[in-house]
Amino acid sequence: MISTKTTLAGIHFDNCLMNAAGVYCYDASELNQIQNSMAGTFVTKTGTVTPRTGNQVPRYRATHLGSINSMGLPNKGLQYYMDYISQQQKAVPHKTYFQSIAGFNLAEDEYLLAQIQASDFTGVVELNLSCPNVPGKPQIGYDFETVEKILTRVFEVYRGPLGIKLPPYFDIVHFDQMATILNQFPLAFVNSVNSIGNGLIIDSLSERVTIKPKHGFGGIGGDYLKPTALANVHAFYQRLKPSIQIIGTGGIKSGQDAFEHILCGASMVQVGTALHAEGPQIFARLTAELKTIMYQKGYTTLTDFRGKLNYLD
Ligand code: RRO
Repeated sequence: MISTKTTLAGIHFDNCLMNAAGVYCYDASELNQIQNSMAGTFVTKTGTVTPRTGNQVPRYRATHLGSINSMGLPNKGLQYYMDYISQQQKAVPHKTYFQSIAGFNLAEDEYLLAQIQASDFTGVVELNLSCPNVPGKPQIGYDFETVEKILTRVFEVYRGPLGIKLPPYFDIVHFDQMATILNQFPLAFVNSVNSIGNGLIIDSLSERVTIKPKHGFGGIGGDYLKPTALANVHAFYQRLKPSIQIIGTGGIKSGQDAFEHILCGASMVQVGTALHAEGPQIFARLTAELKTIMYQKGYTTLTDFRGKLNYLD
């Protein structure tokens, strides 16, 4: 029997495929669709202290190679997602769910984590350190000192399984420096990567940008992102202590893409741009395609090939 089940933070998931935060997770109607799909679980839209409407539309555009977005963190507020997860924990108790969160400063991070700690939440927290789209707010993941400061405080106040969503890095020294910081903490996982921040996709016919916020600048996902995502997954897989697992996100639209992320070291894989394009039935297709590749290669579990990327020397 070929299986795509996985374990993360000591928790079992029937399938390693799930949505990426921001796609099909804004409200109960979208989350229900992921719940009713082949996805192993769901992550919510990143929840903030209070609800946000986000940036002006149009704020998402797909192309044949991927997507650009400047959503600006539209979300219903942490409490909404906590209530939804609480319901799901009761309705479907054999599954474990991910709550994505982001504060706008350390005090807000502490507040969000205190709310979760005080609730009946039994899931996994994904702290988003990489939103590229809030005007005037730089991506925390590129400020190494602040990352260390935040994680120091996070693990003083929060006891449950928690990981972080990181932006892509593009320099070997940055992989080394970030891994040295992350290895100091009892992180359950690192999710690599968020979108490539502040790209620009233009329409040459109209000579215009394609999304309205920030004069068209936005986070890039899809095919454009996959090689960068694979590099980040593998770089952190090589450098992080074994107790910090990797979630691979970026450019997954086929079973082969998921296979490659796992080969680079991912224990779980998330689908963003392709899920937006194809809808939650994509999880059945991706699972079947991944199983076909595993069958052809004689693999029965993800551990048969996870992280076993070969080099040319
Ligand atoms: O809402 C967004 O604009 C957004 C977020 Br929070 C994020 O983490 N990554 C992204 O591409 N868009």
